[in-house]
Amino acid sequence: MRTARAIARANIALAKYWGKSDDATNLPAVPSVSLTLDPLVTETTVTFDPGLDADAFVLDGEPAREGELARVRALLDEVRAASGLTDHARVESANQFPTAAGLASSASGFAALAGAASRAAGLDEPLEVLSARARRASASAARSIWGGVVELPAGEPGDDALSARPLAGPDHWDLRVVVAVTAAGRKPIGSRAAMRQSRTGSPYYDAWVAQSFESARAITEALMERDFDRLAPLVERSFLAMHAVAMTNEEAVIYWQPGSVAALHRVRALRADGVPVCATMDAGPHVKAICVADAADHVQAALEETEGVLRTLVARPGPGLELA
Ligand code: 2P0
Repeated sequence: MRTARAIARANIALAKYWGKSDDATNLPAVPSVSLTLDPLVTETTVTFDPGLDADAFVLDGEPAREGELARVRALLDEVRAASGLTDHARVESANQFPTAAGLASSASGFAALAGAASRAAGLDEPLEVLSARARRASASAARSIWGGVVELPAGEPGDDALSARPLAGPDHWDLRVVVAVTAAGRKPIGSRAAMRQSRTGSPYYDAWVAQSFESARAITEALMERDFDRLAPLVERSFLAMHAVAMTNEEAVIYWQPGSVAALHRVRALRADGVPVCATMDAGPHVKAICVADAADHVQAALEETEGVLRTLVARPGPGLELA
């Protein structure tokens, strides 16, 4: 038996990924820029075992659903092809944060899986290779391979090796992300299906893609210069544009709940009062308020008392993939 363990963290995109240039190879149509977040950790152990007659995937102590297992199997198949190993594997993954926290566990999960599977198979692959493999499983996972500020460029069909790249370490800027949880339960539609509907159904999809390059460039520049006043409206515009294309496809994917809108207005009111804070949202109802560290207590208290906010948690920039 060959076994290895890896730890990876969730990330929050400031410049959003939404839409693919190729479904089969999971290539993003737009560049995205993220912060890798502590303490939102997933720990994954992979064991290649000649005694198994099929791959098995246990997530938080429960056998995973077939759709999740299929994505895990596809990644394991890549690792078997790269290593020459033919054994099936047992994958055990645990999120050390509530999956209902509003921060996708697929990014940390597939990043940790990419690391653990490679190491368990005896491969010694560079992080770029692990990032590209994580990206083929779930594009946002490519970014969780690195800590701090990370960019995943857009890809064109054929860019099979497209990977994310680190722009600055976790210590670059002492930011905080205050997550305002605004609804319980599963979201109505997953991001993969919703972004496909956006591409085929929203009249604004091409405009979204066209503006994304300048948006990601400006967000990167503001991050590198630690210029919060410049960053804040750019971050809000990126997620609002993403949600605009989601809302305007034929199915009208509306992730927002009353608490989301209340939290967004609260964040903007705080900023109008001089607090360095801005908001972003992913494919779900929760609002993530990004602020400088000094403002985190104030922002958290304000969101805690906002109607429709069920609870909050605070995250900070963290490191990338850790192999054990
Ligand atoms: C992001 N999201 O940049 C964006 C913002 C959701 C909203 O990346 O289809 O799970 O597996 O490549 O990575 C969520 O999409 O999608 C995501 P797939 P993924 O964080």
